[in-house]
Amino acid sequence: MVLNLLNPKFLLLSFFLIVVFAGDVKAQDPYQTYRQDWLKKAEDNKPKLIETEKQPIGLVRMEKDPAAFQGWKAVPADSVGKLYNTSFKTQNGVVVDFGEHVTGYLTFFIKSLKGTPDGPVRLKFTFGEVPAELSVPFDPYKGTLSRAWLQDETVTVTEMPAEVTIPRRLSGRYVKVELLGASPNFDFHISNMVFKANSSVAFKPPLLAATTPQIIADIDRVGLATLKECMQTVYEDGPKRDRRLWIGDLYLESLAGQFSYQNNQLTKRCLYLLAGLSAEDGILLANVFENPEPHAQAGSRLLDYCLLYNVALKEYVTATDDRQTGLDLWPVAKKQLDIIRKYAGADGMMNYQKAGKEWWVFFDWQDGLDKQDCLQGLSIYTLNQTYALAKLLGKENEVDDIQSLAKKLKAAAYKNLYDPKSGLFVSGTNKQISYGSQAWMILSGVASKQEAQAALKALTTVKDAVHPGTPYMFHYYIAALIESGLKSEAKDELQNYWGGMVKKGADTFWEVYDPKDELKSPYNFYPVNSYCHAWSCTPVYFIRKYPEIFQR
Ligand code: RAM
Repeated sequence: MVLNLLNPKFLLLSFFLIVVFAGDVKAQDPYQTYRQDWLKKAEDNKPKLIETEKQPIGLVRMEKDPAAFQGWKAVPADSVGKLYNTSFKTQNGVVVDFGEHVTGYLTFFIKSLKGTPDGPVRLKFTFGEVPAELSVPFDPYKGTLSRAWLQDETVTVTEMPAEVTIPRRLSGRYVKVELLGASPNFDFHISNMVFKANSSVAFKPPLLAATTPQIIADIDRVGLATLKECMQTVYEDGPKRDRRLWIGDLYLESLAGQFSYQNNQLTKRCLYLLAGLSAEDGILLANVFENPEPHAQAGSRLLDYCLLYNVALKEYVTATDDRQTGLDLWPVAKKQLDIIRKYAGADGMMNYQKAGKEWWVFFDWQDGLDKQDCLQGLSIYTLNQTYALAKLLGKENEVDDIQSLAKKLKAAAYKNLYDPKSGLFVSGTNKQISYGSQAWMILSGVASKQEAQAALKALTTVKDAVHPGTPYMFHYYIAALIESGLKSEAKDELQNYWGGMVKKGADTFWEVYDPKDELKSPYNFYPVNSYCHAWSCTPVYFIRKYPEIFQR
């Protein structure tokens, strides 16, 4: 049979199919009618950046020292006046120290000292959060993230005198300036370096109790600096890198913020932004950018972060009583539960292998971490937290299956993952013992208080236990210690881990910190790690939420 494409019956059928199909595609977006409103609310709650001018405090010299963090330390070398008042040709490679971590724009002044400028001057500025960034060669670059994250900028000045502002927003404490090219016929100097530093923090957090041990006060100070630097017009994960909003970072930043800068409005903005930019199947995307237009990183599907969104929303509604936001975003929280439903087996065990194939299941950057327990625990935790959110919003009837699902997952976890002999939770086919597993089994309530205490105490004696690779995972470990009532252990561990960074000279806390491997990098090149990283600021939350543990 020859199909007559112009046959009116055929045309009508095609038209009908197109309408139905198009309608169907649109109907797949469950938030179609809300997205614009969510994005508008995100925009309405965008904070204004506050600009502060920072001047350098001196010049330093980077010295090799095997005892220093990553083998490099900054040694005071001279006053800034030395740079400002002498020929730059004699200062090649000078390092300027701003005395603290700053995020913003660098301006300097350049002027002839002798002779007529008869050709351009080319300078290279390298910014560093830690001394090694200014000392280790970047090339040939072996990292797995863009080489361009590294903050070396070339500036060519064609006329002088001139005031020059480097257009890229930069982040760090130290600035190295090198001379790449100049005419032999004139001399010049650089002066008036100013960093226009930005943050959206406007609030001075309350002082800690006078009884607070010095090391805890120092940890709090560095944690506050970390959070302040990451609080731009969203909660950035790191102002040097990745400079964007990630759900997991947002969750921890919002907790720390609640107890310090009281920045609930920024939390609100971020929650709306993530909702407005979620995928068309209603599932959240793990990270979003603000510019040039708000957009998500396409395809960034990170399972644990979708679930943590619900927890962050519940925490926000609890802290603020802002039920309206809770109700607006409730459909998003409800939708994320489908992820758990999809992987929960009839036996109550999450199919972590299948989930791992279909998603980025993260939890930590530690190599070799088996994520079965973490996923099982976070799923239970999320179900319970989402139910608590439903209760706050009067929506329990919309999720009436989740309490029993949580119970089922919990019972199965206890049956399959708890080893009564050792008193520890084991994960995966190799029965791995890790900090992450114990933490999530405890936070989810799978372990009783007694079992939790025993597991956490036994854990420190297990030789090959998988340790946290980042302050992010360490957060959940501290939370588990507190949850199980091991208060002095929580204090000791926080003091040792974050205090370790303070003792190694941290101005802000690092994205990755393994006390036994300072060069650890998930990106195959440690200078590209972020050394002011949002998820590391949470001692601020612990110290201020539990003064009875940490402030005495
Ligand atoms: C890295 C960043 C970010 C984190 C993700 C999972 O790219 O460190 O903070 O949330 O990983």
